[in-house]
Amino acid sequence: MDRLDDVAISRAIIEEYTRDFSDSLESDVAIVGAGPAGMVAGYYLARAGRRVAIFERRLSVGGGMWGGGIMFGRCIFQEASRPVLDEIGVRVTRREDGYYVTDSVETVAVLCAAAVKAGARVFNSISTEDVLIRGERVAGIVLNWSAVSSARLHVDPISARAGCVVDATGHDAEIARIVVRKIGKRLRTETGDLLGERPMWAEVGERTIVEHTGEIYPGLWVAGMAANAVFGGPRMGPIFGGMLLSGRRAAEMILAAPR
Ligand code: 48H
Repeated sequence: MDRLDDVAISRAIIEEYTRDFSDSLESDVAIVGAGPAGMVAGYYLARAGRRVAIFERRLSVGGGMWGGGIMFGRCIFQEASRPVLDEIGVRVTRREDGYYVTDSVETVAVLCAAAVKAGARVFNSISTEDVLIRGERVAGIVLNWSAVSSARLHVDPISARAGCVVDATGHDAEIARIVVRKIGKRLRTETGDLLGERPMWAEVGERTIVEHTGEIYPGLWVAGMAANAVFGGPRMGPIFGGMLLSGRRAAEMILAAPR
């Protein structure tokens, strides 16, 4: 029987975690939000050799994917997103009407495993509450334990520097919102402000989510639902192909951008 030392177990957790956390305070890409868009972006960027850190506020990764539609745990995808599912290794069922269906729990688990195996580091229970701006560029993010804000503790955060930041925070587009609040309406939209999400329209929302993916301020990129919130695209309900395609698009654009 192995002898298990309680303190050695504790020390192993602290040492291993703080080493990885400390390493990730300087990355090529910091992604805020481990929903489908953030995890897919992280997968492609890490696979291409970039140092990627994904910071997720909740204990669980997966964002809005777990519940499929109305908590029926199935996610719907269209043909265009099939190659991403196949590459990442999510099992799909093709229906006669042409839609693809996945198990939502399997989809979250496999997306996360793919991102982590590709080399992305995922830190859960950490909220991004501010950005670093140096000159005219987002140069990193400001982090705190999520428990600090939920317990309303007055505890100062820490900083993480990154070559670029991806806002993959979903409907609220939190990082874009922080930038506008801190430095004014200077996003690359018609007004410089967030234009706000429009009512449900799957056909249009799934197209615009990819078109709206991109750099919205120097060093700050937007992917997933946050892209339609920034540029005024509609929501699309429980079809998730656009989130995968937006995450992949963000990665492709970042990889093609000058560093
Ligand atoms: C750390 C944060 C912070 C923060 C938020 O909501 P998500 O799943 O986002 P996407 O864009 O990957 O996917 C959207 C999809 O789930 C969805 O909602 C759809 C398709 N809706 C259509 C419709 O009509 O309703 O994930 C975002 C993640 C979440 O896990 C948040 O907890 C996290 O980001 N997050 N993490 N710091 N400040 N804000």
